[in-house]
Amino acid sequence: MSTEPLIRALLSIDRLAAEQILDAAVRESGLDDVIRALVVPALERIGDDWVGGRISLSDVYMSSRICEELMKTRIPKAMPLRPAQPRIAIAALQDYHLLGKKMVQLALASSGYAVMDFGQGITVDDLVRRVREANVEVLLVSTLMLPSALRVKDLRRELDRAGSKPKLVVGGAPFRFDPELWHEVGADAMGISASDALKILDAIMKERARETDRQDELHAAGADDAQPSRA
Ligand code: B12
Repeated sequence: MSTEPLIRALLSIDRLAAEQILDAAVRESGLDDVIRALVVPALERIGDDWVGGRISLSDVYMSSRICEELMKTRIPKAMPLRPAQPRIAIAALQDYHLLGKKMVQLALASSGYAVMDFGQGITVDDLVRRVREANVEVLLVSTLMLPSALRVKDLRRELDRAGSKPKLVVGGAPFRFDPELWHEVGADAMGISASDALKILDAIMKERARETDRQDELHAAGADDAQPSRA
């Protein structure tokens, strides 16, 4: 997928052209591929242009706003909630980049997951407090800046210290660029895209179901053992 036409449309704040390009791409390749192979790389190139001094931060901002609005209305609306799901929360840790987090939220809602939103720019201490208060079992963390990604290590340490053991799933640019980083900061899993978040949660749901079955079997075996012997 060529990113050039979309980049041109975004930088000229031509919302209509951007809409036409995105819709044509979605018809051809589906929404997941368009986010992964068109929207994310186009915004990355725009970020690089800003670093290179070729465009201003307000160009970056407007581009992401247009993408956000267009993508939001194209992701299917929330589905009926899945039964027996873990308590899930999402936050952008010490980071105000919102688009990735929103994409993940929308993808999960459209697949029947209920996700508590702990917001953006949240500090490690506040996040640990909220995780404990809400008894979160799966914590999704989005970070776009390297210093924020490195704070996940502090987050894991403080969660451990507080005796809180949610599954910690991370995502965002620093984790895409360094495939070992999630491991180094003590996360349990990392997702490249919003659809990865779905796959990871589906895997967690399967693991939970297996664990419940195992507990039931153990319980049944225990009950059998408790029967008086006929011998
Ligand atoms: C748009 C943008 C902005 C916008 C943000 C608007 C908003 N409300 O979100 C504005 C203009 C405000 C902004 C500000 C800044 N930005 Co900025 N920004 C970007 C840019 C160009 C695009 C980010 C984006 O929206 N991508 C599109 C989304 C959809 O992609 P995504 O977030 O990666 O998410 C996808 C996946 O990663 C994944 N995912 C994301 N989160 C999660 C979580 C989980 C659990 C899972 C499974 C998956 C997952 O799924 C998503 C969909 O597929 C990036 C460039 C880049 N390379 O990413 C720079 C970039 C992130 N920004 C950068 C910087 C430096 C800044 C500023 C500090 C600039 C300044 N001097 O003020 C500020 C800081 C703001 C802050 N305190 O947080 C740097 C960070 C450098 C670094 N290594 O730390 C970048 C990389 C630019 C660059 N090339 O240097 N920025």
